[in-house]
Parts: sequence; structure tokens; C-alpha cells
Amino acid sequence: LSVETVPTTIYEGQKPGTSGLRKKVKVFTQPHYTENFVQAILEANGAALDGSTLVVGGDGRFYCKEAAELIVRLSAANGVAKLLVGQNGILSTPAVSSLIRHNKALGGIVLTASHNPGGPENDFGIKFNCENGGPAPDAFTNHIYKITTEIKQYKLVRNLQIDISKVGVSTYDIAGKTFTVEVIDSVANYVRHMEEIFDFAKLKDFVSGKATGKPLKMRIDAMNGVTGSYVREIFLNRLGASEASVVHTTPLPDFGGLHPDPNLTYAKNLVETVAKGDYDIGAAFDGDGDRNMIIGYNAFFVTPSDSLAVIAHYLEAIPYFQKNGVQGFARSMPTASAVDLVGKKLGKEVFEVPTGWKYFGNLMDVGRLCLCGEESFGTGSNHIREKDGIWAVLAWISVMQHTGKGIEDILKQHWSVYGRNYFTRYDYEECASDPCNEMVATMEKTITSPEFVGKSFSSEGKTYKVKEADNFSYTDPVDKSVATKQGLRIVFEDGSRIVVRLSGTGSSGATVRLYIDSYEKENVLGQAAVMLKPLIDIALEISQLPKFTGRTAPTVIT
Ligand code: VG1
Ligand code: CO
Repeated sequence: LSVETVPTTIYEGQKPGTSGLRKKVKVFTQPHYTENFVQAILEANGAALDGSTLVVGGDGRFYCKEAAELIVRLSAANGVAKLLVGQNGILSTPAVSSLIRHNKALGGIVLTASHNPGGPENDFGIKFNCENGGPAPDAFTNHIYKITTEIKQYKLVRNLQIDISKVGVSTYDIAGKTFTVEVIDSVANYVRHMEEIFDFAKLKDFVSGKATGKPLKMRIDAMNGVTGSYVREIFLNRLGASEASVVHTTPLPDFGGLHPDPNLTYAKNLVETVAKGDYDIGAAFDGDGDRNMIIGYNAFFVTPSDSLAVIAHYLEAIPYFQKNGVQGFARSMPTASAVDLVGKKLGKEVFEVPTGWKYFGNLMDVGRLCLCGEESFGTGSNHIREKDGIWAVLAWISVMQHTGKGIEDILKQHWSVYGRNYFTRYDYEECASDPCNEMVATMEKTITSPEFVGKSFSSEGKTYKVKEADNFSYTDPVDKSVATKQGLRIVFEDGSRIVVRLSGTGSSGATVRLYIDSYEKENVLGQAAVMLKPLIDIALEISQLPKFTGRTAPTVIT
């Protein structure tokens, strides 16, 4: 087979955001659009690409399979020696990360727009993960972007025929060099990895009821995303849960019309079912399987910030950490600081990084970090370099088994020791971009002016005094790279915080995220919405959000 060089023209706006390039399917399917971006990813690897191994797979959304086949043809032409491709193009994001590490690959191309809706009218996305298994860092994605702004041609083996619906190895002669495509079972490697981390025998006795006399009542909702196949293999086949414990386990190109984002708004069906029924634990994942939501009996909601802190507290219940030890913890800046308190008590380092999993990688690689999370329903450990939804559920079931307690009791016990971080996030989706940028600029001016620190704000009888305020910037402790303008934050004397930033994962318009975090040492059993109301009002006043966006209410509250 021969390599063809195809002339192309530049597309503007191929700049990866928080987690890869995300656009409407219609944008990706324009002539040469996907080809340009993939060529840029490949070229950004420089000389290392020649003779390398790459992993390719995605969440099964519309256009995944076509994109995977295209990547095979482009990779063959650009000197890649071997591709590991998920069967039918399917691999969860955590599975890709695991495969890159296990196969010592140069990297992986992940085809997903994560929690964004799928289907011909909705979103697609492409992300590159590096050899540590984690999302490419800023310097790398900036390099990809730069190439897309200069690209004149891409390379393709047009006639390479590949059937990715069957597991097996195919080899091709590309201009005298051997190119191998191995289509792999999408779940096998990942399941093996989970078996190394957790005590499956013990969990099976617990889940099936052999140990306790009654089976664990679970409702695991894969939301028609990629986790369906993983959920069936792990929870049904390995842990002996009943068929009724799992729902929406067939990955569908449009997620069956569901919005595969595991939160109280989009996983409403799960929340309502668990609230009405008799369940010990409910869980849901996003489209690509890296996010998770955990709820307990009667739909008791565990905030992701609390989930992280609880898992940190009980890490010793998980064999992987018994074996490898417990290093530091980390969270993204907008995430409530519950885990910091656990770290402090256990004498561990705690890091605060910008939003996005790519910022955790370096600290894990040098052995300073073993557990991290984000308020956006992301939890994970150094077993891979992505957040991992199924891992989080297995961690929670391990904690339940270890403590013999229900989820609500585990949380209440936790708060009685550490106090509670009340937390909420308001999302204002698909706003006009210009006024949002103006809002952020205006607010940045306000909060960084010298007289802002020390100012007091009151609402409903509560007063908050500003301790510090800035636009968050972060210097990576390992490679000293600097990320600036990562979100406006106001920290008050009592530790409460207001954070405002614009989303970097949307595919059209602007999404404003407003995060409210308030700590209480004693008053831990209040209702989050009530406890946070005064601070929310203050945030709306300082940001002038209603004026700039024209919105009186958020699209989503988490
Ligand atoms: C959002 C979340 C962030 C998460 C990112 C990717 O980014 O806030 O915490 O890392 O999505 O998650 P943003 O820029 O829209 O706030 V996923 O599940 O899309 O890989
Ligand atoms: Co995701």
C-alpha cells in the first residue's frame, strides 16, 4: 500500500480546550476537518512517532467508528508501527489510559465529547493522551493547535481496508514497512486492571450477599454510554450482582437521547428510582466513563468533593494502596477543600491544581500524588492518569464493605470528625460569549483592586469578609510550567469561597460556572441549598451575572 499526500486548507478554531477538541459532529465531518486535526496530533509527537505504538478508541458516540478508521489510515501513513484499536472503536477513557500504560505506547487518541450529548446533531471530540496515559499537557496541546494553523497537507493510506468489528491482528506493508493493527476486546484489559486493585473475592461476597446474608442493593446506570460493557462484566459477571442492578448498559451512538452526565439534573431517572426504591447505592457515569455520581439509600447525595475526602480517609481498605502506600492527595481549584482536611490529619501533601485532569499527571509520575478529584464528578487515583468512574464505584463499595455502614452514615460520621464543606455549582449554559468575557474581565478588575481585600458582604444575616481574591494561576511543582487565568476566586476569612470561570469543554457559546464552597465545623446537618443561599446571592451581586448574561436562573445546579 502506498502513502498519499493530500493538500488541505486550514480550519480556524482547532484549539483543544479543557479536555481535547470538542465540536458539533457537523463540524468534524466537514471535508478534511478531522484529518487536519489528527495529522496535527501525530506531527506534534515529532520524531518519536516513527515506529511507535498508539491506542485508539472512544465512547461509541456517533462518528466514533468512522473517525477510528480514519485514524488508522492516517497513522499508517505517518510512520506509526502499531495501533491498538478497541473493538468497534469502543474504549472508555480510563481504559485508554490503562492500555497506554500497560503497552508502553507513545500515546492514545480518545474519541469522545465526554458528557456532552451525542448523535448527528450533537457533539464529537478528539483528545490526545501522552505516554504516561494522561491528557496531553498545555504545551503539547498548544503545539497541536499551532500545527493546525499552518497545515498544508496530511498523509493518508487511502486504500487500507480495515474491519474493526472483529478482534484480531492484521499487518500491512506500507511502502516497505510493516504496519500492525490489533483490534482488541474493549473491556478485558481494564477488568484485569481493576482485579489487581480491588479485592474482588471479598467484594463478590459482599455484593452477592454471601458475607452478609443479604445482597447489596445497587442501581448502576451506564446512561447508554461506554461503561455499559464494563459494568456488565464487572458487576454482573465478576461480582455476582443481579441483572436488575444495572440499567442502560448498551452503548448507543446518541446515548438513546440521554444526556450522559452523572449529576442530579441529567441522571434524574436514577435519582428518582433510588429515592422511591430500596437501594443501598446508586451510581451513574458519563458518556466516556471517567465521571461518576454516588448516591445512597433514599437518594442521599454524595458531593464529589466529599466523595474524594471519604475515599482518602479509607484508602487502607483498598489492596492497591496497602501494597503501594498512600502518597499525597489533590483536587482542582474549584473543588471544595474537604480532602485537604483529611490530608492534614493523615500528614499527607495536598495539592490544588487548575481544572482538568492533565494537571495531576506530573505529580503522580514523580510519586507525590495517589488520589485526586474534581467537583465535576471526577475521582481517580494513580493507577492510571484519567479519572475513573467505575474505579470510584468499586472504591465506594470497598468502603461500605470495610465499614459495614450505609452511605449516609459514612458521610455523617465523616462530617462529625472533619466538619462539612457545603458546596454547589451553578452552570449557565450556552450564553452569548462576548458579554460573558466582559463579565469576567469586569469582575477580575473588581476583585483584584486593592480595596477589595478586607471588604465585607452581607446577605440574610450572614457576613463574609474578603481575605484574598485573584485570578488563579498555578506553577507545576514538577516541571515549573505556569498556567494563568484559571478562574476568579474570592476567599473569605472563614474559608468560604466563590469561584467563577468559563467552561473549556462546550461546543458552542459560553458556559459560566459559579462555584460556592462554605465550611462549617459544627453545623453539619443543614441543607446545602439553604446554607449556601447567602453566599450565592453575594456571588451574583459581585459578578453582576444576571446583568451580563440576562439569566435569572442557572441551567444546571450540581
Ligand atoms: C469540565 C469540568 C472539569 C473536567 C472537564 C472534563 O471542564 O469542569 O472539571 O475536568 O469538564 O471532564 P470545563 O472546562 O467545562 O469546566 V470530561 O468528563 O469532559 O473528560
Ligand atoms: Co468524561
